[in-house]
Amino acid sequence: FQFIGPTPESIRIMGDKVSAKQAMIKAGVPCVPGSDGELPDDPVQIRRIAKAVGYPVIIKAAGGGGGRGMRVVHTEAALVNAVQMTKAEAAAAFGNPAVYMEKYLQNPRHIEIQVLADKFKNAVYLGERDCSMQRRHQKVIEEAPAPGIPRRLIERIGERCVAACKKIGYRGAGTFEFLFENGEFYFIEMNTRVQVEHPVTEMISGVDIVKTQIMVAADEKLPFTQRQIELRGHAIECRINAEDAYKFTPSPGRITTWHAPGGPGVRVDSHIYTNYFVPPNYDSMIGKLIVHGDTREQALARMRTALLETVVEGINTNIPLHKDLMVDAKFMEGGTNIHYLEEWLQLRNPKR
Ligand code: MV4
Repeated sequence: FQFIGPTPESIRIMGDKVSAKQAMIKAGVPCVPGSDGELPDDPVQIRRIAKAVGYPVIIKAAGGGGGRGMRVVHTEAALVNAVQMTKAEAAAAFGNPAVYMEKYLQNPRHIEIQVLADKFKNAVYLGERDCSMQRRHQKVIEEAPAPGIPRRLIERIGERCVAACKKIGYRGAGTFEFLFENGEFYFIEMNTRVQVEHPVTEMISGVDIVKTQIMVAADEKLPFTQRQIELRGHAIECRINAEDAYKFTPSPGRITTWHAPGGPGVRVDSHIYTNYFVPPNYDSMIGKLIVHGDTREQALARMRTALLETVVEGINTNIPLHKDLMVDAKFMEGGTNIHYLEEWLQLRNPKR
């Protein structure tokens, strides 16, 4: 069995958020200001570091990720207890009590850079994705490019990511996750895998990310250089989940009708079919609807039509939520932050 993915060494470095961050600082990738590595146990030193960083701060588990093992701290009075609690939880959940501290960014966007690298130290970036539309650390909509971010900023950060790949000897597909606030990128973590949202990058770049990952894992050379990468148009992905659109309760069961949308610029990634049974004990995602257009407006229009064409009967899905978001004025404007969806849901239904 040939493992298709990054080297075990890359996975190990990036799996620990403290060592990932230190590797990125060394490679010249901008990071959120914070503790220099793991936090010490001494309360006096913890308070000194927080004072230097400035409140609010966030305490994060080195072994965490995806929103687990984090605590925001607004005052010195709450600090030391919060660090101790996060350490205890981290030890129990990840088998590693190490935590670190960062300045807490209050209203960032979640922007990530897709990279591909081979074992000959060739690496390219395929632009960015905006994954800010999320609820409880589950992404709901992703798009590329990120609305409103100047290309020169993307090129600058993309080149830093490529340099970092070369520096650490990274091989495979990878994603550098950033928070973006007030025109600045801050690295938070790296994903050493092909992600759910990779199709939006495939649609604007024409690159088959899965195929290329397999090629580089088989010791082949990357089949293109950075200069050959051209990004064109705009792509949007809606994750289709088997759940109530507004209550988010899972909706397993038999799909009695499935009709997929089609037409120019429409891609459906799914394993479902009429009479497919959505099992109750797994992730609720049953498919992804991805559209491409020359402009973001055309992509939005194609997504609206594709959502109207889609038929799923027998279970509930979040398609009604997507239909509402595709005509939401702020989403249509572009550039909403990581809190937008939860605030929007709160406004629609203040009781929950
Ligand atoms: C942060 C942050 C604000 N400031 N770090 C959440 C998951 C993990 N990958 C990192 N996360 C965050 N780190 C600092 N210094 C806010 C979050 C965050 C978040 C990040 C990306 C996407 C959704 C999020 C939802 C809540 C909090």
